[in-house]
Parts: sequence; structure tokens; C-alpha cells
Amino acid sequence: MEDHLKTLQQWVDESQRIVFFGGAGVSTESGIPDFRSVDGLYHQEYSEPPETILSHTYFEQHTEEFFRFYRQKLLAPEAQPNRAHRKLAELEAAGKLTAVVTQNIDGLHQKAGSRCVYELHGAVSRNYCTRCHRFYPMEAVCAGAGVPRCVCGGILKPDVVLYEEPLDQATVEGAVQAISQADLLIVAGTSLVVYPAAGLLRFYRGKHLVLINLEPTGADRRADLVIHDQVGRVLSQIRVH
Ligand code: CNA
Repeated sequence: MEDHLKTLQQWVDESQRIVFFGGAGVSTESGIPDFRSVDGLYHQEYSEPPETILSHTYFEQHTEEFFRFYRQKLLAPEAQPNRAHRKLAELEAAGKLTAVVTQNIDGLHQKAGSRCVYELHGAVSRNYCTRCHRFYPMEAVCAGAGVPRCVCGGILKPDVVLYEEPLDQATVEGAVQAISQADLLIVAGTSLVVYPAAGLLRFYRGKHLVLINLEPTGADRRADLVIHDQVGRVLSQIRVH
């Protein structure tokens, strides 16, 4: 076993309240592109940058174009959990991990069996009518083209946090509580440039901070262990006792 993996294994063995904080890089091994990698969405050509299309204003003013991008680039109904999602579910089931805090909206942690998941940016699986607030599953938005509508005629909106929109307060509070009580924080697959999500790391008071990311991040200097590798490859080698 490589030295950095031995260290991570030892810290996992010693910890009882591990929290995992992740981003889009956790799901790239499931075939969902992230935003900032070279083959991520920010490097593909669109008439507008993704931050613009995925903003509240754009949703209100160009609803049809929003849904075209959303269906094509953010919905991945066929995607399956990968070895990172599965290992985290295993750690939770073994009583070692207390929570997953994710910026992802794909629901793959729950699909892998994780139960305590704080979805800071919402979930594509939940959609609601902007007029009568009736809830709809992802299929209601996946199917067809154009603007998806409720039986009442109202426009459906995915329950995801768009740019310009605030995070859900209860979700943030749960995430902060889990992070502040963690004895090991593993941060992975995130560029840590999206706020306020990335700012939640400051609530960590535990022993070791581990960062697993393909590219360097602004938090590398603060971490006790930095691994520039695929998160699935790293986590799959961790044994759960
Ligand atoms: P990001 O800014 O795209 O950063 C992703 C980071 O992950 C990059 O630094 C990559 O180097 C790294 N990375 C990519 N693949 C791997 C891998 N296999 N192992 C380790 N590291 C890897 O994404 P963030 O999550 O930091 O940005 C936050 C945005 C992206 C959130 O608002 C998300 O909702 C949004 N997003 C989510 C999804 C999803 O739900 N799967 C997909 C695309 C974007």
C-alpha cells in the first residue's frame, strides 16, 4: 500500500465521526461531467457560460433554454453510484461516518445506500410546481421537450439551488453541525471555489483534514494529507473494519 493510503487507512481506523465533503469530482467516475475539469462543462461551448444559464434570472427569463441545457447537461437518469459512493455508504453502515455533505445534485450517494446526506445544492430528483407547489419526480422533467408543466398549468422548477439563490438553511445547519463534530474530515472532488458551500470547511475542529482531488485546490496548504488522485481509486482501497 502506498504511504499516503496507509496514513489515510490509519486515520479512518482511529476515527468514529468521519464526515465527507464532496463535489462534482465524486461523480465524474459515474460518467457525469464536472464544471471545471478540462472536459468539464466550463470548457464546452455554449452561447452563455454555465453560471449564467444556471442562474435564477436566466430560469425566469429564458425558461425553455434553461431546460434544454438542464436536460442535456445536468440530468443523468442512467448514472450509477461508483466505488467512492459505495465506500462512503459502507463506512456509514459500519458506524464510522456520520454524514456526507455534498454540492452534488445527482442523488448518487443515496442510491449507493448513504442515509445522512446534506445536499447543499438540492437534488434533481425533486421538482415542484412554481404555482401550486405540488411535487414531481425527475421523470416529469426528463420526459419531453420544452418547459415542463404541472397539471395546474404552472411551470415546474427543479429543487436545485441556482446561482443568485440562497442555500436551504436547515440543510446548512445540519452540515455545519456534522462538520463541527467530526474527528476526520475528508474533502474530495471539489475545486472549493463555490461559496458559501466551500466556506463550511471552516467549522471543522477535528484532528485531521484530508483532501483528495485530481487538481490542486486553495485548501491544499491547510490539509494534513493531500492526495492528487481519483477519489474512487483512493477510497476503494480503504478497508472498513
Ligand atoms: P468543480 O468546480 O467542477 O470541481 C470539480 C473538481 O473535482 C475539480 O477540481 C477536479 O479536478 C476534481 N475531480 C474531477 N474528477 C475527479 C475524480 N475522479 N477524483 C478526484 N477529483 C476529481 O465542482 P464543485 O463541486 O467544486 O463545484 C460546485 C458545483 C458543481 C456545485 O454547484 C454542483 O452542483 C455542480 N455540479 C454538480 C454535478 C453533480 O451533481 N454530479 C455535476 C456538475 C456540476
